[in-house]
Amino acid sequence: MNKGALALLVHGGAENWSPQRWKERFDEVCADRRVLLLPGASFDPAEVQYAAVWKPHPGELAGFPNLRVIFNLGAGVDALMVDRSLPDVPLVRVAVTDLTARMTEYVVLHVLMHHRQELYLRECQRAKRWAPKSQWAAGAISVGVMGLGTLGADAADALKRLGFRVAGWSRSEKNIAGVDCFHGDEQLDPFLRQTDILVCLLPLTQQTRHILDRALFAKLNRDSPLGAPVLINAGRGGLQNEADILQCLDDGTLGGASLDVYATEPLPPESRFWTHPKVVLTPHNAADTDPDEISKYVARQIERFETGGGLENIVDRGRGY
Ligand code: NDP
Ligand code: OXD
Repeated sequence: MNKGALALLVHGGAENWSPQRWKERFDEVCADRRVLLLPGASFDPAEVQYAAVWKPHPGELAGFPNLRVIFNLGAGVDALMVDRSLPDVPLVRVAVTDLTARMTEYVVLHVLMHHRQELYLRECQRAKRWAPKSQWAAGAISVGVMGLGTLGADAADALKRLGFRVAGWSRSEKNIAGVDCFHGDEQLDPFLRQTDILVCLLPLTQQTRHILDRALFAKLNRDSPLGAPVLINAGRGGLQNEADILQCLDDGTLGGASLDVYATEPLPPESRFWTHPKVVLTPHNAADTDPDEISKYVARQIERFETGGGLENIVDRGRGY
C-alpha cells in the first residue's frame, strides 16, 4: 500500500462516461492504490499523485500539491487547455488501438455512405421508388483527411486499401505510403482543391478553431461524380462554423455532411442539423472511449513511470494537442 492515490474526475453524461463504471475499472487495475472518485471522496489532497480525468471543470485539478501526472481519458485535450490553473505536470492523452480502430470504422462507414449514395437510396426506399443511378468506383473519389495523427493516419490507410485516392494534411511534413501528404498553411489550398470528400480529424486548438468555414468549403473540388463535395467532421465541434455549413448545404457548396461533433453538446433540439436532409448526424460517438481498455492503458503507464520508464503520448502544451 502507501502508493500515491489516483483522483478520478469524470464529467460526461454518456453511458461510457459513467463515473461509477470508471471507478470500478480503476479499483481493479490499480488495486494497490486508493482511487478517489471526485467530487465526494474524503481524502487528504497531499496523497494524490495521479489524476485521471474527462472534461474536468477549470480549477478542479489545482489543489493537489503532490500531483505527478494528469491522464486525459480521451484523445482530445481541448477541454483541459482552457484551464489556466492546470498544474504544470505531464499531461498524457489517449492513443490506443481500440479507439483508433473505432474511429476508422466511423470514417470508412461515412465515406462509403456518401460514395455509395446511401442518402439517395434510402429516400428511394421510403418512396418505394426503383431508380438506381450509376455507381462509380472508389478510385474515382479523392478523400482528403485533415489531421494525419494517430486517428487520421489509420483512417487514411483503411480508405486507401478500399481503393479511394487519399490525401492528408498535417502541421508537419509526413511521408505515408500511398497517401498524398500536404502540410502547413501554404499547402492547405492545393490539398483542398483536389478533395471530394473532406474528413476532419484535427484537434481543436487556437490555430484550428472554426477552420471548417465557407471559405474553406468553397475551395474543395466540385468536379467529381459526387457533384458537390462532402464534409465529415469527427474532430471537435469548435472546428466548424455551423451557420456556414448549413448555408453551404442549402446553396449546394456542400453536397452532404456527416457530423459527429457540435459547438454545443448535446446538440440543442432547435438545431437545423437534426432535420436537414443532407446531414447524417451522430451524437459524438464516432469512437467511444472504452473504460476497460483505457483504465488498463493508464495503469500500465503509471507502472512504467514508477519503475523509471517514460510516459507515452504526452501533450505538447505549446501546440495545444
Ligand atoms: P493527434 O494529435 O495524433 O493528431 C492530430 C493531427 O492534426 C496531427 O497530424 C497534427 O499534425 C494535425 N494538426 C494539428 N494542428 C494542426 C494545424 N494547425 N494544421 C495542420 N495540421 C494540424 O490526434 P488524434 O489523431 O489522436 O485525434 C485527433 C482528434 O480527434 C482529437 O483531438 C479529438 O478532438 C478527436 N476525437 C474525436 C472522437 C470522437 O468520438 N468524435 C474520439 C477521439 C478523438 P502533426 O502530425 O504535424 O502534429
Ligand atoms: C476523445 C473523444 O477525444 O471522445 O477521445 O472525443
